[in-house]
Amino acid sequence: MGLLDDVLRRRREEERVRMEGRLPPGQSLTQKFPVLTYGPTPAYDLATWDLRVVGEVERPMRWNWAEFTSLPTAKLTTDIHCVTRWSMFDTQWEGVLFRDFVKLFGVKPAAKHVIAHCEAGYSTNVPLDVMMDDDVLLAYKFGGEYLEPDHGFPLRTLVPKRYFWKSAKWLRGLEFSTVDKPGFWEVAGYHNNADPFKEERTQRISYLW
Ligand SMILES: Nc1nc2c(c(=O)[nH]1)N[C@H]1C(S)=C(S)[C@@H](COP(=O)(O)O)O[C@H]1N2
Ligand SMILES: [Mo]
Repeated sequence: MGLLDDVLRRRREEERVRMEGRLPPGQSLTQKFPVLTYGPTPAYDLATWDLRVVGEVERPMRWNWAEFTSLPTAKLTTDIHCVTRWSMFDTQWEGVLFRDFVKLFGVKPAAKHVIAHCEAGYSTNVPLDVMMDDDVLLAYKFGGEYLEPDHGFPLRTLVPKRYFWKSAKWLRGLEFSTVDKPGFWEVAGYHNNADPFKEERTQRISYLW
């Protein structure tokens, strides 16, 4: 039969994976990949695109598109969790493994935070030790294809262990910092740490004063 059966089947499936510890509290499963962007999708031009690393690094560096896409890549399959309560399982990504990427320029010991800077002023902050996990990518392929523009082409970060707003689309710069710098949504009251399994969605903003 119809709709009700589907709804009940999905409920049971969600309950089963929640029991397995895979679906974080307050999340529902989605099959299709939603687009969540503040503002319009920025235009891109691969001829002028670059990625820069700045701050507490041994050698500040810059890559153009040809240089960046000639770096060795890794593929991984992971679950993602958006604070708007959808989770998607088994998403497939390809990109440069962050922990390998940093070897190209060297991170100074004083660096404790990584701030991703994007087209149009979006930013987000993640502790360096979280970025160094073996599941963090600078990703440009999804499901075997180049990212759709809406999903962050040319390049985005992928930080699966945090709510998905910490995975920065249209990445242009990575700042390594001794001090934390809350980003676009963090300043607006979203949780600085954003662990889906602890349901760290929002918090009182205390770092401003
Ligand atoms: N530059 C930029 N990155 C961003 C956003 C954004 O608005 N701008 N939205 C964030 C939010 S809130 C989410 S949930 C994910 C959504 O990624 P998707 O549109 O590929 O699903 O991107 C994150 N990265
Ligand atoms: Mo989001």
